[in-house]
Amino acid sequence: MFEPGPYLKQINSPNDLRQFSTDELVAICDELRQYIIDIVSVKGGHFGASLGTVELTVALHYIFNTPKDQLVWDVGHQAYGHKILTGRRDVFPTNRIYGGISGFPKRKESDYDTFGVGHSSTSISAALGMATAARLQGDKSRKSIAVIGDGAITGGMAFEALNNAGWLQEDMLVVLNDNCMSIDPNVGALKEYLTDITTSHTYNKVKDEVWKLLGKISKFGPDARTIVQKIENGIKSTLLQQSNLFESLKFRYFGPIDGHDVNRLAEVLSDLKNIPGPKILHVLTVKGKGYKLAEEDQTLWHAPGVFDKLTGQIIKPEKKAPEPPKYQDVFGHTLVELAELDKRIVGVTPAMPSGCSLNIMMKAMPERAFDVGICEQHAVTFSAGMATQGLVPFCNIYSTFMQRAYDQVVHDVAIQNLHVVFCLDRGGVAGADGPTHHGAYDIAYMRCIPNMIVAAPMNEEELRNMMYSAALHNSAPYSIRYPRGNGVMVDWKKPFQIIETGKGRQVRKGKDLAIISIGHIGNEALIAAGNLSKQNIEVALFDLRFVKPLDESLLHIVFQNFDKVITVEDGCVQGGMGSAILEFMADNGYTSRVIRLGMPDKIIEHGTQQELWAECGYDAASIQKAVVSLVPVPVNVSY
Ligand SMILES: Cc1ncc(C[n+]2csc(CCOP(=O)(O)OP(=O)(O)O)c2C)c(N)n1
Repeated sequence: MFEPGPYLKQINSPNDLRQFSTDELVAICDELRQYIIDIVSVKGGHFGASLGTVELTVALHYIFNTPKDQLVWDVGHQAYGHKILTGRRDVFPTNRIYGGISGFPKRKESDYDTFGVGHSSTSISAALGMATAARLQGDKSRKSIAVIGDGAITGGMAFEALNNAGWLQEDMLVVLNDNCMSIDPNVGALKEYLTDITTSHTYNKVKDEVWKLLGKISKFGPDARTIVQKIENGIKSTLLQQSNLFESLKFRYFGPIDGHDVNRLAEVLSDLKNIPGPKILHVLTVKGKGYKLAEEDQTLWHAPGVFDKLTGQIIKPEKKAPEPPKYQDVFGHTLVELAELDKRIVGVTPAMPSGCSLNIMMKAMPERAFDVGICEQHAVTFSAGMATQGLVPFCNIYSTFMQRAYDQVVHDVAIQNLHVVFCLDRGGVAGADGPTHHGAYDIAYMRCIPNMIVAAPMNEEELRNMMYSAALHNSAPYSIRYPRGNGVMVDWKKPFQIIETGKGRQVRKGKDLAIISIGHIGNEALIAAGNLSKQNIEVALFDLRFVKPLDESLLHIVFQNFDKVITVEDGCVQGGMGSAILEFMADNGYTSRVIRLGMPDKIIEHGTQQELWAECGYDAASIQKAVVSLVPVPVNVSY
C-alpha cells in the first residue's frame, strides 16, 4: 500500500545510504519526505517536525558512523525519517499503533535508537554522558551527537547540560534545529537571541570567514587544531562587539546554516567531525517543510491526525450526535469564566497552550495567561511566587510532564501550603504517545504530599465545579486531574456549584458488590454496572472524587455494607486510590475482599485508550469480568 521511492527501497540501513554519492542525496530526501507524508496522512502521528528534519537526518546518517556513533534525538517526535532509514521502513505504517513501533526512539526497538525519549530537553545530558563514557573507555572514534530543537533547548535540563559540557570539554556535537517553533510559536528571550544571531550582520560577516577556513580543515588533517584556533580567534574578535551565549559556555559555535541544503549539511558535519571538544551547529529549518499547509499553520500540523494528502483536508471521524467538549477545552473556557469573576486568577502553561487549551485565556486576557516555555519546574515555582502575593494561579501541566516538577510541587508549594491550583491534563493512559506520555503516577505521587488536595472529576461538568471550588478554596494546593478526550455534554449556563473538599458521592445503588472509582474511568464502571444489572447482578458505584482527603464517612458506609469491593482507577495501581483504600481498611479493621484495578506495575506501551484500558484490565468488559469473579452470575441467566 505504501510504496517507497526507488532509492528508499534500497536503503535498509544507514550503511546502504552511505553507498550513494552526494549527488543523489537530494533525491533521497525527496523520497523520504514523500514516504513520511504518504504514511502519516493515513496513519496519523507527528508530522511537521519530521518533515523539517529530513535533510538533517539524511546528512547525519550519511556522515556519521551510526549506530556506533551515538545519535540522540531530543523529544523524538522529529525522528520518523531516522526510523525509516534505520531498518524500519516497512514497519513504519505500524507507527504508534497498538503492537506496532513506537512514535519515539526507543532503545529496545533498535540499536540506532541510542536513548529513549518523549519528554524534552534530555538529549544534551544523554549525549554528554555517552561522550564521557567513550573517553573513559578509550574509544576516541565514537562520536556523540545531540539533536535538539529551539523549543526543547529552552528547558532547564538543556541549560544544565550545556553548562556541564562546556566545563568537561568532552568531544560532542549539539545540533540546534531552529525552526522558531515549539508546538505553538516558541517563546522566551532565548528565541529572540537565536533570531539575533541569525540575522546579525557582524556574525554573518565572520561566518563567511569561518566557513572558508572550515572548508580547509579536512585537507589539513593534523593541522586542524590550528585552523580551529584561527576560527575561534576570528569569532572572538567579533565577540568584543557581540557575545555569543554558546561560546560563553565554552562551546564552539558554528552556523547558522540552511538545514534544508543536504549537501551543505553533509559537508559541514563532515568538517565538524574532526574538531575536538563541545561544538554546537545552529541549523535553520522550516517545520512542515515540503508540505505547504504544514508550513503555513505549523501548530495545527504538529500532529494533525489523518488527512487527505492531496487536498490537505483533515479527516475527522464521522459523528452522528454532537460531540461533548474535550476536557481540555472545558478547562480553557472555564478558566476564562472564573478569571472574569475573580481578578486574582492567572493561568500558566509550560509550552502547551494549544495542548491544554490555555490558549483560550491567552487570547481572552493575554496579560493574565502565561506560556513560560518548556520548563515545568519553573512553571510551578513561578506559580508559587505569584501565590505568595495573593494571586491564584491555575498551573496546567500534563500529568506526565509534572513528573519533572515534583520537587517544586513539594518544596515550593506544599511545604509553604500555597494556594496553587494544579490542573493535570492527560491523566491516565495517554494513548498513541505511549509510555513516556501516560499519566500513570500522579494520583500516587500527589497523594503522599501533605497539604495537597487530590481531586479528579468524573465528567466535564464536575471539572467545572471542581475548578470553581478550587479557586475558592483559598488555602492549600489543590490538584485536579482529568484525561485526554471527552465525556458528556456541558450545560454552560448552569451556575457553578461548590464541590465540598473530600466528599465523594454514590452514583448507582446496588446490593451485590461495591465499585469505588476515581475520575473519568468511573464511566467504564457505570457501563459495566448497567450490563451486569441485565444479568441480575446489582453493583453499587461510588465516585470518590477526592483521593485526598479521603471521604472516610463514605468509606465506612461502603465497608459496613459490602464484603466485596472493586476499586477502579486510570493510574498506577501501586500507591494509587486502591492503595489508599487498603490503608483505610487496615486502619479501621475492615476485611472485605478487595480487587484493585489500575495500571499494573509494568511499562504500558502505546495504543488507543480503549485498547490500553482493556490491556490493563479496567475497561467496562474487564470490570464486568472482575465483578463476576467475585459475584457469580445467578443461575438461569447466561453471561
Ligand atoms: C518535558 C516536556 N514538556 C512538554 C513536552 C511537549 N512537547 C513535545 S514537542 C514540544 C515542542 C518541541 O519544540 P522543538 O524542540 O522546537 O521541536 P519542533 O517540534 O519545533 O521540531 C513540546 C512542548 C514534552 N515532550 N516534554
